[in-house]
Amino acid sequence: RVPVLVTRASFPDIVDRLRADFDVTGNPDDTIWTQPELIARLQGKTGAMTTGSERIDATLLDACPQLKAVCNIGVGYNNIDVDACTARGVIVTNTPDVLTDTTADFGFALMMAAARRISESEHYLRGGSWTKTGRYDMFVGGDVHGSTLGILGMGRIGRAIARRGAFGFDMRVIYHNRSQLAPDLEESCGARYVDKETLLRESDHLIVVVPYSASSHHAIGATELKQMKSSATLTNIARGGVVDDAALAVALGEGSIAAAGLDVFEGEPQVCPALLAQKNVVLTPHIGSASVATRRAMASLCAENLIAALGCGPTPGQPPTPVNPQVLGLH
Ligand code: 8YV
Repeated sequence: RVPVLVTRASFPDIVDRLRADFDVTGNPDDTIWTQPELIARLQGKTGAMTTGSERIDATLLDACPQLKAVCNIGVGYNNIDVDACTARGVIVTNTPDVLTDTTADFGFALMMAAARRISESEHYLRGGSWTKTGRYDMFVGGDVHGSTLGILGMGRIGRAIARRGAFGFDMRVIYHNRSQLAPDLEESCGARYVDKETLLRESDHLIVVVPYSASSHHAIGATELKQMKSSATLTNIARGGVVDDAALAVALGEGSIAAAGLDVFEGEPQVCPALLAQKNVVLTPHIGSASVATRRAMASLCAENLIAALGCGPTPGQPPTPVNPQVLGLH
């Protein structure tokens, strides 16, 4: 039987579905493996079901020459060197679409929490300060409804956030992206294309949803933060590294923006200590897609990809959501 590795704990029934076709090695304790541990466990395996936290690079691929498929639970796959996989004939798949609305909901929630100072005020209440120092005008924040929502990156999740802002909260929605959307798509999400400077200057609430790549590294850094309104919020649900976390901590401390909401971090699960020291930032541990239904749909789609990529199931050789379809048919 074909040996596969499931790198993190997953839904038991979905792992059982894999067991019908494969010899599955799992990680029931959900241990975060070091890179050498990951490589040791992948050696001899034909397929892998990964999450965003494993690094699949050329060194690993060379140490695991039997590997034919890397199926990632997640729409982003910057943890995987896709070119190195393609060069070795390794199929890479991801899980688009099934997480779009859940992640957009979360981005919106984080933005609202930052704007309305929800975390900060909860800490105050839990710390017992309300009874001692409560004032009528404490924790006044910025309005969300009727304000200008800026979106950097206008893929599926960006468009879902835009719809929430334009049609649910009466927001003026502007966006910047590598390319402008077709007019009908712009209209369907109520958003208008602007250059990056305008986006930074005019947004009351800026949400970053651009995939991580060398060209999006520190797309929001010290210079960009200075261009934003001092009343603005910044929310990052994309990837750590798209925002310069150290520069953001400085901007939050100096009040050059009002607040931030972050679900992803450079070097996560480590978080920049200067950020942890700021009160006006809502911090969550990369849970944007974490609703039960969506995490199940992601794991299920990932399993379908792995089954098909390794020549089993109803569509052998045709995984539903390949990242490098040029590799299909090579095995
Ligand atoms: C996942 C994500 O939780 O889809 C993505 O790109 O960042 C998250 O939805 C992450 O990939 C871990 O599987």
